[in-house]
Amino acid sequence: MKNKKIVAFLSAALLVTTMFIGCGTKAAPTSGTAAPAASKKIVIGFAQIGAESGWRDAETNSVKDIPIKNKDIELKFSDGQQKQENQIKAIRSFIAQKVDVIALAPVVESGWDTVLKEAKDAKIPVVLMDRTIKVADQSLFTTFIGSDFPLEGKNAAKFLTDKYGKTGKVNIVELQGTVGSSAQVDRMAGFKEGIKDFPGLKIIKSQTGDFTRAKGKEVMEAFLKSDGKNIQVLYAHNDDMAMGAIQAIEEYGLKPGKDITIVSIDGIKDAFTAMSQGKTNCIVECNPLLGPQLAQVARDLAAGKTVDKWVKSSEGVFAGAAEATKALPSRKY
Ligand code: GYE
Repeated sequence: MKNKKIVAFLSAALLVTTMFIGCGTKAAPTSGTAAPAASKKIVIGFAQIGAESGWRDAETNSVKDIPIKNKDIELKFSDGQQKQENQIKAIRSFIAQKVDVIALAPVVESGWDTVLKEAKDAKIPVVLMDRTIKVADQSLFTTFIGSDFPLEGKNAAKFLTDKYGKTGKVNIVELQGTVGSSAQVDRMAGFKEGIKDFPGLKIIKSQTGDFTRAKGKEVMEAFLKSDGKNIQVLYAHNDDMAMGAIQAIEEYGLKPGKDITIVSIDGIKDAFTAMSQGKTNCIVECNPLLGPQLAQVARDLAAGKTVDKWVKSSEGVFAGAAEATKALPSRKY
């Protein structure tokens, strides 16, 4: 009886042990066939200024195209609505989200040191889009992708000095871009420099139109009210303000492009259409289609390559109805 009990106990123990061994064998992984980790996308956070002009919309679309055309890149987009504080908030949120690259189109030149130092401390490279900044430490940004604003101003002036020469007596009104933006500061300075040896060319009024059509129209109305028929030239820091001004000039009863010569910067389709109709005279191109360059820079940075401090756009100058008509079909923005 006692022996029977011992045998039964040993059999049960053996069975349990076997079960455990069996279970253990089944549960253990037999080979290393885990799926490979999905390759990580490069994440760009873009702090855009807003939507003040046709140029800006074209740039936004070009950047939003990046993740559609480049499957290895993801984009986080923020619209700053013209406010630096919104852009600073966006940058801080991109830092918190640990993006790989921060792209910033800075609404104004100054006031970026603190937040860009935070990005630097987080080891996130900052790429400036289309406008430059003033910082004491140039290492706070990695590169600037955009145009040569002083040159654009000079090219606008050159069109006028070629047209009027040294003997002409010409009153110029100027519509400035957003005050404190590098586009405004440098287009103003480049233009001044370009006309300085032509004493007949005088800027009689200069005011901001905030880079918008509505404000360009409003300010041009005020210029016409005070100086009316004494204005020979309008220099606008962007096409949208020139488009608004054209309306103001027509409503005032003058012919834009004839009674008042107009030169502006950007190269949006509307400006080419107006020039093909003789309503404006010269367009200095500024390229907003910066998405492909940003994608390339982001990829280079992710690969540990060094990038140029300035990725320059190449741009032209267009003058007259015939050139506008010829260029119109191929304009992309
Ligand atoms: O010329 C203007 C826009 O920063 C280059 O900003 C850009 C300027 C552009 O709103 O139309």
